[in-house]
Amino acid sequence: MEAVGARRKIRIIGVPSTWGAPGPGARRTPARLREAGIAAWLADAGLEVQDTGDVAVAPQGDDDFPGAEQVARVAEMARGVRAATASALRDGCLPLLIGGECSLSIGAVAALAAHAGPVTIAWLDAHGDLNTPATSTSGLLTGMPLAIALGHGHAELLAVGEDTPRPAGAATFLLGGRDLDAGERDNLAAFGVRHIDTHTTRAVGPEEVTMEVLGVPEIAVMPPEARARLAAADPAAAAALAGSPRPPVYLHFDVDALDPEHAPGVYYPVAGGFDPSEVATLAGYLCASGRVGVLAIASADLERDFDGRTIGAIRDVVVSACDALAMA
Ligand SMILES: [Mn+2]
Repeated sequence: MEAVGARRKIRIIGVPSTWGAPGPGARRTPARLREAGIAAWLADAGLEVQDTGDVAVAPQGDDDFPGAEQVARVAEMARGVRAATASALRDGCLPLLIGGECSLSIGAVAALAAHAGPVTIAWLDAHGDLNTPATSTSGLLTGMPLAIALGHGHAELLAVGEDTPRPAGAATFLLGGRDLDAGERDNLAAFGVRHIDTHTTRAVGPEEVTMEVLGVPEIAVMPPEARARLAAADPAAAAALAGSPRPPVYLHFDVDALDPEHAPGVYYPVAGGFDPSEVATLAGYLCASGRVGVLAIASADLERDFDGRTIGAIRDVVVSACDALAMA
């Protein structure tokens, strides 16, 4: 039990790796977000902020397209991410990973599952990240990490989390996907991943999507004051809520989930994405549940962010998530 008035602790962990990616830009994103003041955004939300610097990553030349060694390098990075994430969780901090490309999730999901049991995954991304070596046309690992989380892919990458429980497909949610390869569509169905696209999200609303992801009735996503009032009025409902399983959530924000109009600074922009306010609302609702165990921001290439728009959009999402975390 935390002391009354204790502030929730959050720890920034930079992952300047683009070993799985199609270009060097995202490797500079941790530094760019720190310069932009990410620590102050978190502190202003009322969180106690730590920053333990960057996970060690093997140097990669700017002109090198990831080659044959990418699997070994990504595995090494993912082991580093797992160790740093585990250490934050042990210290009672919520890890905020800033990438780097989406493969950082390999270590993050493993650490959270080892710490708290099988996870629910909320994966915001224009892409599926569901390729395997058998279905990928490019071979790039940045298109594979969600498949790896579910136990499909290069043995060396699966080994990073092989001692931890894998998430169920039914507890894995792709949110805002709109550019999936044919092989990824087959994998999505075969792995049982749930897909809620931007159109559906708009049609049903963020509350409904949140309840779907959390697998809980409405009461569980109420703000704490409303929950307390209901608990006083209906102790049976409150008891049922307390008894329902509350698996930890890995919240993955690939910045290309946003529409390129708002976030041009990504590797593969895809039209038809979310507005920043939509992702901010969704991230806020998920974080208000108190179940988000790790937050990750990945695959932003701010070299392509010419007017600060992408950073502004990331800020909107981070601030909304952290406001909710501070109150959860
Ligand atoms: Mn991605």
